[in-house]
Amino acid sequence: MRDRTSSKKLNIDRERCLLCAVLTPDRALPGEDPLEEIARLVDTAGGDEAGRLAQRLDRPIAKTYFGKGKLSELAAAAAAGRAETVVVDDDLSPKQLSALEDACGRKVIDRNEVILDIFQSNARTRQAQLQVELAQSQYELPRLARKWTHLERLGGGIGTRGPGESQIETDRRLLRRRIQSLKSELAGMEARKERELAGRGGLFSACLVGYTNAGKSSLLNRLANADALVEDRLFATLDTLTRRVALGDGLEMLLSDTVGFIRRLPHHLVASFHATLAEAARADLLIQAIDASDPMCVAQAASVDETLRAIGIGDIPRVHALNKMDRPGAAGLAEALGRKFSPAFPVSARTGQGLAELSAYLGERAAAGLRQVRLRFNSGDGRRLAMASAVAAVSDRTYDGPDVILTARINPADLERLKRLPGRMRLERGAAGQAALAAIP
Ligand SMILES: Nc1nc2c(ncn2[C@@H]2O[C@H](COP(=O)(O)OP(=O)(O)OP(=O)(O)O)[C@@H](O)[C@H]2O)c(=O)[nH]1
Ligand SMILES: [Mg+2]
Repeated sequence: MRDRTSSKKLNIDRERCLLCAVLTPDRALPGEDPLEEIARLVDTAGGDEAGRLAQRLDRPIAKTYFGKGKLSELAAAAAAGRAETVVVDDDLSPKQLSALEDACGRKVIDRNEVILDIFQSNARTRQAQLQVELAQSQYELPRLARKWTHLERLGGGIGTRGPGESQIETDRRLLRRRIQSLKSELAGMEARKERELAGRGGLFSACLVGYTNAGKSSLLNRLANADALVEDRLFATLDTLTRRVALGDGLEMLLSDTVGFIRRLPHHLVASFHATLAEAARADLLIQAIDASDPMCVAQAASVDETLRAIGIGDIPRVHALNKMDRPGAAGLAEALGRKFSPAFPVSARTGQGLAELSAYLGERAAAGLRQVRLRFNSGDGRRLAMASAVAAVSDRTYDGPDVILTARINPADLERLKRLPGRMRLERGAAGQAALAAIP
C-alpha cells in the first residue's frame, strides 16, 4: 500500500538530479554561480548532478514556475542528463510542483525538501528527530490534497466525490493529530531543559552561530576541548552541545554550538527548531563564525543576520570569528572583513591561530559585571560550597578554623542566591576584602 504519510520518496541518495532555478534579479549575487549552493545541498543529500537548467525572469511564473519555453525544454534536459529527479532551488507551490511534474514526467522536489532530507539524515537525538518530523509534517499538510488528485489522475477516483475526498480529510486529521503530539512532546522536552538550565546560575554564556559549514563545531572543539561532530557537509550539527570553558583564574563560561543557517532557510524548520535555537536566545553573547575563505562569506553573514533578526535575537551582543584563516585567500580578506564586522577576530580552528585572542576577549566579557568578593562560611556547609563552585569564578580557597574563605568573582544575582541559603556567610568586597578579612576576630 502507498505510504500516506509522505507523498513521495524524499530521499535523493544516489539519484541523478537535474538542477533547476528561475534566476530573479535580486537573487544572483555578484561573483556567485547561482546554482552552486543547490548543487552543494544536493551533493550533501547524496544526489548526483545530472545537469542544470536556469531561466532569467523577474519572478517565477505563478502556475508553472518556468515560462512556457523553458517548461518545454525541461523533459529534454532531464532526458539528456539521464535525470531521475528534478530539483528546483525554490519553494514551490503545490500547483507549480504539479505543472513541473507533468512537464517532465519525473519526480520533482524543491529546495525545502532537499534541506528537510539533509536534516532528516543528520538528526541524531530524539529532539532533533522530532523537530525534523514536525517540520516535515507541517510542510506536508497543505500538500495532501495534491497528492490525492495526483493519484486520481493516475487512474483512481471515479465520480465527483470519489474515495479521494474523504481520504484527504482522514489524512489531514491524522497528520494534524501527529503535529499536535509532536508539538507537545517537544514542549515537554523544552520545559525539562529550562528547569535544568535554571540550575546553571548566571554563568556567562556564549553561543556559536553562523552559516552552515563555517566551522562552529570546530571552534567549539578547540575552545572547549570538546568532541562535537565536525564534517565537511552542510548541517552536520542539528543539536545544541554546551560545554564549560575554563578562561583562567577560575573564570568559566558556557559555550554552545548550534544548528547552522542557510539562505532562505525553510520557515517550518526555523519554527520547529525552536528548542535548539532557544539556546542561542539565552546567550549573553553570540559568536558568529564566518568562513573567511569563502568568497560568498559576506552574503552568507548577511543572511545569518537576517535569520537572527527573524528569530528575535538580532540584538544580543555579537562578536565575529573570521575562521579558516589558514586557507589561501582568507588572509587577504581579513582586513576588509574586520572593518565590516566588528568586533572581529581572525582565527583558525584548524591551526589554533588567533584563538588565544578570542579567548581573552571572551574572558573580559565574562568578567565584566562580576563582583570581586571574599566569602567566609562554615566549611561543612556543603550546599553553599557546591553552589559557589558552580556559579562563581573561585580563584582562591583557604581554610581558617571551621571556616572556608573563597576569593571569587560572581554576578550579583548569584551572590543573592548564595546569601539566601540557610546558614551564615560573611562577605567582604573587592580589594578591600583583604583588609576587612584581617579584621575578623
Ligand atoms: N582549513 C580549515 N578548515 C576548517 C576550519 N574550521 C573548520 N574547518 C572545516 O570546515 C568544515 C566544517 O566544519 P564544522 O565545524 O563542521 O562546521 P559547522 O559550522 O559546525 O557546520 P554545520 O554544523 O554543518 O553547520 C570541516 O571540514 C572542518 O574541518 C579552519 O579553521 N580551517
Ligand atoms: Mg556543526
